[in-house]
Amino acid sequence: MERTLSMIKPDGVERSLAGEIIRRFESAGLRIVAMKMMRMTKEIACSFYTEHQGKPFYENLTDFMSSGPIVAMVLQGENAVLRNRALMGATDFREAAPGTIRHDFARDVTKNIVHGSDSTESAAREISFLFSELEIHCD
Ligand code: DAT
Ligand code: MG
Repeated sequence: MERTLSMIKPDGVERSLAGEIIRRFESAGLRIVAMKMMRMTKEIACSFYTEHQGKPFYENLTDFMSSGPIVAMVLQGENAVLRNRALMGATDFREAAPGTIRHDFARDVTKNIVHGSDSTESAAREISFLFSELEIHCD
């Protein structure tokens, strides 16, 4: 069964949207097989988003991601990567379809409420970056 990494970003936690976002995942049939609240250091955020190093938004993004606690989750289900991306909506909230998390809640391109892995390869890297095998609970 496919797995993907989801994070409720610091703005989502700060705005008390965790419950609503988790409800959407569960309602869509994505199972939570790991979950924890944590705060990334700047260094951890830079390493997590290393693919974006050098881009104009990298500093702002990694400052933001280390600015407060996040909720990290491993979601499991058929096509979990793509289904999570569909629930999230486009990176830019202005292009996100109505009913998606980013359309409904984001008001800023960087502070866009949620993260989701963009491929099964990214998912494998990101899950092992944030979780140990002992923290992942298979059905
Ligand atoms: P996604 O989070 O949809 O996978 P991404 O991997 O391209 O998007 O970028 C990571 C994050 O960086 C994204 O969630 C918000 C921020 N970001 C991306 N493009 C941006 C831009 N043009 N301006 C400001 N922030 C941006
Ligand atoms: Mg991405």
